[in-house]
Parts: sequence; C-alpha cells; structure tokens
Amino acid sequence: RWISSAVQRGSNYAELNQADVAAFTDILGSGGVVQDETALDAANEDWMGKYKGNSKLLLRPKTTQQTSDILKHCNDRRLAVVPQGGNSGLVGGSVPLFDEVIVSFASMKRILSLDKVNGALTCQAGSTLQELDDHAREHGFLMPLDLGAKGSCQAGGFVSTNAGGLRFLRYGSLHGSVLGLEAVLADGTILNSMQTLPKDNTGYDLKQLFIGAEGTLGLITAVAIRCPFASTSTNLAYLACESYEAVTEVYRRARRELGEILSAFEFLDRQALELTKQHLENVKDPLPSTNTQFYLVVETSGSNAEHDMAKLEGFLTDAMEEGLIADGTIAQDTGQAQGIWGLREGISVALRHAGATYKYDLSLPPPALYTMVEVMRQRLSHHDVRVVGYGHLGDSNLHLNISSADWKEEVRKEIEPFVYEWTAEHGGSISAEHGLGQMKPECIRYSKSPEMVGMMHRVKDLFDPNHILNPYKLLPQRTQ
Ligand code: FAD
Ligand code: 2HG
Ligand code: ZN
Repeated sequence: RWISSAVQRGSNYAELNQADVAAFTDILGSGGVVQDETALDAANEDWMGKYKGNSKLLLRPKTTQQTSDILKHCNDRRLAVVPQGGNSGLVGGSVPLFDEVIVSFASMKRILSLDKVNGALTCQAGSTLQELDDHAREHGFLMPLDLGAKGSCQAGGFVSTNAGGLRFLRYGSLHGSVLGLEAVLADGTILNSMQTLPKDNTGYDLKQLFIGAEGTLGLITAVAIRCPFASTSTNLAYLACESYEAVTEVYRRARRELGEILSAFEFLDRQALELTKQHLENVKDPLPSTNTQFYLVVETSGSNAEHDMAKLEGFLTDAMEEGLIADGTIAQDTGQAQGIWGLREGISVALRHAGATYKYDLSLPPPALYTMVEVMRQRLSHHDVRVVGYGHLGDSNLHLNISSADWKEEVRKEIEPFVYEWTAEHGGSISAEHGLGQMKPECIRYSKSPEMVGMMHRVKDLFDPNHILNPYKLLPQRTQ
C-alpha cells in the first residue's frame, strides 16, 4: 500500500470519545452511527486500494438538518471530518488520513423533482449518477455527464470533484450544468441556493465555490442540475489510427465536419487496449484484426437518424481514403455500442486488476498530449512497468497510467515531480478532472500562482475557520 507523504495528524484536532458517539446517536438514531469494523474498513480505503485511513466512526445522515447538527458538534469539538460519496474518487480525497469522522451520504438518496419543460432535476447528495440518469431518461432527458463510476458515484461527490467524463465535450463543465445546490458549512450553517432557473445574476455565485472544492468548504446535501433532452439518434464508431498525428487530424476534422452532432471523442493506445483485454474477460476487441497504436471512440448524437448516419459515414469514408483511419466499425445496435463503451470505461478497472497504478490526470495542449506518454515510456524503460495512455482527447485530457505489480518508491521518484514539471512547462494542468485530494495538494503550485493559492487559503479560512473539513486535502500546508 502507498504510504502517504510526511503529513502529520493535526494537533488541533480532538480525539473522538464516547460522549461524541452519544451526541451523534442523539442526532441520527443508532442506525446512522456506524462503528462496525467491516463497514469502517471499506470506508477507510479508497477505490484503488492506495490510501487507507483509520477512522473509527462513520455517520449516515438522512437530512440536511442532521448534517448541520453533526457539523455543529464536530466544529464545537474540533473533530475533523471527511465527506464521502460513492468513494470512487481517484486522488484519495474521500478517505481519512488519520481518525477523521466519515460523513457518508449513502442514506440521502431521494430524487426530489424533475421539471419536464426545462429538464432541471433536483436530488439529495447521495443519489448515484446511474439512478439520476435512469430517472432523467424515463422522462426523455439525460444527465449532462457520464463516467465509468456511474453506478457508485453520487451527486455530492461528482459535484465536489467537478467530474468531467465522457459527455464533457458536448455538455461542458458542471460549473455550467449545476443550477443550484445546498451546502452545510463547518459551523452548521445551511447555505441554500437550490434555484432551478438557468439565469441568476444577483451577486456572487457562491455555489461555484463548492463545485470542485473536494469537500473542503462545506458538505453538499442537495443539487439542482440541468439535464439536456436525450438525443433520438446516437451513433458510435470505433476507429484505428496508425499515428498520433492522424488522431489529432481526425479530431480536427470531426469538430469541423460533424459539428453539432459530435458528442464524444475518446482515445486509447495499444497498451491500454492490450491491458484491458488481458484483465477483463467480458471485453471484446471491436477490431481484432488491427494492430495500430491508437484507437478512437467517436460518438454522434442528433435528432435525424438518416442525416446523422450519412454525415458520419461521409466523414469516415473521406478520412479512410486519405489514410487517416486504418480501419473502423460503427456499432450496429445498442449491444455493440455498450461493448465499445465497456472497453473504454473498463480501462481503469483493468488497471486496478493489474496491480499498483501510478495515476496522472493531465490537461495538455493536443500536440504535447501524447508526447508525454512517449517521454514517460522512454524514461521508465528500465523498469518493469506498463505505460498506458488514454482519455478524453476532445477535452485535451490525458489519463497517463503507469501500471506495476507493486508500489515502488524508486519508480514514483522517477515519475514525480518530473510529470508535473513537464506538464507545467507545456502549459498544462496537473489535474484535469480528478482533483488534488490527498495525492497532490502540494503540487497545486505547478498549476496555480502563489497569489491564487493564498486567496484559496483565505476562502478556506472564511468557510471553515477551524479547518475541520477534509483536512490535508486539496490545499498545501501553510508556510508561516
Ligand atoms: P467520492 O469519491 O466519495 O468523493 C470525492 C471527493 O468529494 C472527496 O474529496 C470527498 O470528500 C468529496 N465529497 C463526496 N461527497 C461529498 C458531499 N456530499 N459534499 C462535499 N464533499 C463531498 N472522474 C472524472 O472526472 N471523469 C471520469 O471519466 C471518471 N471516471 C471514473 C471511472 C472510474 C471507474 C472511477 C473509479 C472513477 C472515475 N472518476 C472519473 C473519478 C471521479 O472523481 C469520481 O467517480 C466521482 O466524481 C466521485 O464521486 P463519488 O461520489 O464517488 O465521490
Ligand atoms: C476515465 O476517463 C476516468 O476513464 C478514469 O477518468 C481515468 O483511471 C483513470 O486514470
Ligand atoms: Zn476521465
């Protein structure tokens, strides 16, 4: 297991005692206060098995008021708190480092409303993305985001990480799709901005601060999100390309020629494909006779099946004739489309099966994006590791994963800080969509100036003066 860097438990935090447990039982009833070892073990460990904390208490509020009462008690007592959603985060943000109290939203799962005209959906924070998408689809809408973790990740969690995912290219960031939210501050104050209308220019848009705050500014208890109408015609192509230059040219043309119907543009390299086939039995290679270095998943979504297919076929024929695409297939039914998405979404799962993964989630300008993978492959060529590159090419977001049988400190030291320096030198961001969590709070300086980080500390002080909310995450230690 990965040992977190030299972080020490904050001496300002109190230790949990029986009186605290009794107070929480008064607020929640005994069902909401979990001390069972098996449940605590699961909640103390992250999805990758990389980070493990030592919390002795998991709380499951059912209402906003209970969440407020919990935080008021924790703040008065200086008990540190970790909010936890589906615990699918990839930077160790949702698990404690030490004995922080875990506040889980698993019992706050109610979908509250769906406006059938403008698609505004409101829900409690613990509703999973899959549940929300299923509900939206029953009424002709869909969620504006989609992730491999949809079965487990929750509204409060994906908003707190400002998750990107597979539909970002089409529907943009949650900073645009989230219409309103309700959050509880460290002292128990409830900030309610659950409006469902798209426009509201009355003062500072405070809800934006909670989107991507990774639980460091408040606990999100409810969310209002704008759902687009589901497209009536969707096509999915899986394409093989020989070179990265061809990949970027196909992308450029797809934006130009598919225009308004382009809804996803994902890529994976051969190493990602091979590793996924090796570790996931149910994944089928859509183009088994090809042996190219790059594969693309290109989706169109529109409202006129004949027109959309003609457009896609024309685009693919031209790209093939010009040698940009070596081979390709278009899914003939939803089963085949699910198979292709299953391969793309399965890469992280396969990596988890393969052992330890050094995971980097980088924003990089398109020309530099795959150079990073090649540079890293060269740099680590003397180690027994597999360097895998894939991601949301349409969003300039590379998932660089280095897979190894075990965690080795000497390997990590060859990757870091090099990977962050290289990214900063090439104008990128060291976290495109997963956040900073406990993995890289100190690395924020590669992407944000000292003035910006200083202002973030001041915002933190304002919202959470005793620093009880998700300590050791997102922000670097202060140098005083
Ligand atoms: P958690 O992991 O529980 O928490 C994430 C962070 O939010 C933590 O800091 C936690 O403290 C905080 N938090 C949780 N709930 C609350 C709350 N109610 N209030 C305040 N803070 C809270 N991410 C992407 O961006 N794009 C992807 O395509 C993508 N694909 C993924 C695929 C897989 C297989 C997996 C395992 C993860 C993937 N992720 C992806 C990572 C992503 O961050 C999460 O899946 C999702 O955003 C986290 O939701 P969660 O409910 O699991 O949150
Ligand atoms: C994805 O796009 C996720 O599949 C996970 O963001 C990426 O595991 C990863 O590195
Ligand atoms: Zn991703």
